Amino acid sequence: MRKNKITGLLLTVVLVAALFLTACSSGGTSTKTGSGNESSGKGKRTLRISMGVNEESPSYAGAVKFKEIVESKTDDFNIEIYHSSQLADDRGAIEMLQLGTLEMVIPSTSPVVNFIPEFGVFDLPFTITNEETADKVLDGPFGDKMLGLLAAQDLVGLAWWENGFRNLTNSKHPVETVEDLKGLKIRTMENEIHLDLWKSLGANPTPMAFGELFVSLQQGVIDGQENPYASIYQSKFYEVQKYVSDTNHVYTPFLLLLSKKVWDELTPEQQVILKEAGVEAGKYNRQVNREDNAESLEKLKETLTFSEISPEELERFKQLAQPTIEKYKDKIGAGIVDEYMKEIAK
Ligand code: TK8
Repeated sequence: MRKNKITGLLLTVVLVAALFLTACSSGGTSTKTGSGNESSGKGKRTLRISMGVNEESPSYAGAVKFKEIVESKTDDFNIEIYHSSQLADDRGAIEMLQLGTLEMVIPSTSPVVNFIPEFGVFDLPFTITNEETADKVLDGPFGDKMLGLLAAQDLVGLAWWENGFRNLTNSKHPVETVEDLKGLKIRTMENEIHLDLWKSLGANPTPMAFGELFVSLQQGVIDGQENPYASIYQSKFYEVQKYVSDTNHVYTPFLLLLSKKVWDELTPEQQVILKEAGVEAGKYNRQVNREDNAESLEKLKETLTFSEISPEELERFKQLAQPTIEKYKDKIGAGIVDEYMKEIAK
């Protein structure tokens, strides 16, 4: 009788201990810095990376690189990559990061403006016009300052990656002049600066998450969209579009974001590993993106009619876009807009 009781008690203790250990490993709150237990995966924290673009994208290639770098330096993380908005679209994913229900996302800066108005600098049309300027602005003190603003929204900006220079496609007719845009139903990102830009150019813009874009183009709900060539090609928009124009109206950075809730639970060593890997993978991402963009334009020309916007016509685009810049200066913050413009002019 007594012996049975003791055995029972012992069993309970063992069970509770086992449950406790299981909870520790699946809860992923361990601060272990790498030795032991790796093979069984115990104590590893899973970092899921969400992205809207697909496996063909430079973002996916960058995320694979990030995973490789991190996993070569520590056994503390298990990195999982989710493409094609499988987990969420940019905006929804950002909200999940704030809540701590998702660890990482690679969003365009444009939806971030809904959380931090200052990020609108990057949506000001015709400001960053070449890759050298993009690198200069993002990799210098201005870029660091912008990353610093994310903490107030429970986000940690690990690094700048690249979406790129956006160009217009549509299914109706070649777009070579401002007049060609009249009434064209164009999907924009969920960003009011973009909406206003296309309105001021005479188009009929409508905001939509990237994940809904292909079907909307296919069904003719909208006539056109704008994205970098690599993204247009890799997302197979050429199957549902007929014309492409080199509008190059704006440069969109991608951000590598981490939930601040997660970040705050990491050791300083782990934080350094993630930060450095993010920056390193970002360099790779930009390189792949630039190669893909050049190649993608050539491939797009095989199925789409390509139109160049003449320098004179581009001036008209810019003039019509100017009021949008003026309009948003105060909303974004006049100080930060000036800083951004100065950085570009340097
Ligand atoms: C991907 C988006 C996308 C962006 C857009 O999640 O929405 O058009 O250019 O690539 O960030």
